[in-house]
Amino acid sequence: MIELPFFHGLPVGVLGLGSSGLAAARALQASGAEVWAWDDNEDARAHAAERGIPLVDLHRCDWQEPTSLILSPGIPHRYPAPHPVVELARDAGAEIIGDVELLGRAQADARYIGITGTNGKSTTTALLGHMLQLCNLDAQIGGNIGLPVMDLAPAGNSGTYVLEMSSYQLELTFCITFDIAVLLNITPDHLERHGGFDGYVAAKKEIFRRQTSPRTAIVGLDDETCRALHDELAAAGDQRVIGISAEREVPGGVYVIDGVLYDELDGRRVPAIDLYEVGSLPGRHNWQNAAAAYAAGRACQVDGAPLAASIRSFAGLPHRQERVTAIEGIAYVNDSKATNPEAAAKALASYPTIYWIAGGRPKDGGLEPCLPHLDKVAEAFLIGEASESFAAELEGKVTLQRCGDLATALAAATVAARRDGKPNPVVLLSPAAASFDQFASFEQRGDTFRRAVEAIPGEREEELV
Ligand code: UMA
Repeated sequence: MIELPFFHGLPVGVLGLGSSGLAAARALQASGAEVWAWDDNEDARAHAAERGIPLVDLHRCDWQEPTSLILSPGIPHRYPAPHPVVELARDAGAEIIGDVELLGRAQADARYIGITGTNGKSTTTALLGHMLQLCNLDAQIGGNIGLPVMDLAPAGNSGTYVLEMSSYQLELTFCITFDIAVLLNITPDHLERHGGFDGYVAAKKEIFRRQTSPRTAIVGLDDETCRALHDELAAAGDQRVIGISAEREVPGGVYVIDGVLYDELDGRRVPAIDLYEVGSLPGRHNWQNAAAAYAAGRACQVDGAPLAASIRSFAGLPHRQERVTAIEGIAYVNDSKATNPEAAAKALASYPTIYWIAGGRPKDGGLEPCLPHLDKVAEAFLIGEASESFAAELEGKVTLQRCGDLATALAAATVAARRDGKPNPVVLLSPAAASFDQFASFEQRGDTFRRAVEAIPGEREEELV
């Protein structure tokens, strides 16, 4: 837990008692602050009260007293409209900050690596944390990846925080100048919270705020918006700027061509690792994540060889193209986190022969992004509320079965893959839909898939080693 001595004896508002707000309230309380915690949801309040967090209705309190409001990232403070408590606090002159700002103030001497982007930031954060730890650096990961930063350990002046930063968190963080700032990619997302695309890009750009050399900006070059930002930073010349790509050569940068990661940071092109040999990082989008993590590791002054070696043992993140096992030569991949067709399309692009389990509660817009990859789908197995709408889009394009639930779909996909005997078959759960029709969360859906795979009889890859 992080100590916050500068709030000792002072009243501090905490709005939102989800994972990050609860951790902030606990850290403030342990540091002797007078915590005024609130959540608009009654169950969240009850949950906090059971853990001894003092509740104060922040809609009705005297805002002349607290000087700070610690706001959970999911609560709007600007767009589409500021939360009423934010308006009260702001009108009374209180600062509105997030938990990462608290970390920055409490651990001012640590090294900070920030990772943002629309997609891939959790994988890049986890991968980089893993690489630095294996290379004997004192590194901790946290932030949007699901580990509230107030629960991290103090880093002092010898430790490194590798933080996944959402656009929401960047807008509530002011004191940190990232030693290494990574921007992977930008496509439209969360636009209602940022007043449109320009606001979203502006929030992401905050990751480079105040950076001067030798601080480093690492920028993905595979989308137009990030390419323009890269050129803008390079032209301004304030910090060191490293371009990364999974599509093209980048003079002086880090890039992946046909799966091989090249390091050109010292001016000559050095092949570092063949990512086809890393089962936990399939697909071009993961090549970009690997290039970013490798470049950040090099910016920490670690040599290329140990960094490359550490990539090999990365296990991947649960529910994101997570390879569960292979049975009788058929790989089983849990991509339950793919709750929309854009995410499922990335998984479909990653394997040659796919027995695709899809469905759940559909989102607006249909399966459009998945359609260009259907040539890789040997057969589709549809589940949940999306079965009919997905069937209507897929019929005539791929062979499909309506299976109802996940267990039936998994059994049918296994039978089909064994029957066909095609090379390198993958049974892929990548639903392209939310889980809530049949499960409490995407995590529960993925855990159910994993357990069901574990029960399939047959010779497993671990038995073959
Ligand atoms: N709440 C109110 N009033 C409101 C709205 C919400 O009181 O008007 C309360 C809710 O009842 C709830 C709490 O605020 O109890 C939720 O706060 P939160 O949404 O900020 O959630 P946390 O549990 O604190 O999780 C946050 C991040 N959530 C968001 O940014 C939405 C988590 O990222 C992050 O892992 C966690 O902090 C730890 O740092 C999740 C996320 O969805 C994964 N992020 C978005 C994304 O990746 O796209 C940005």
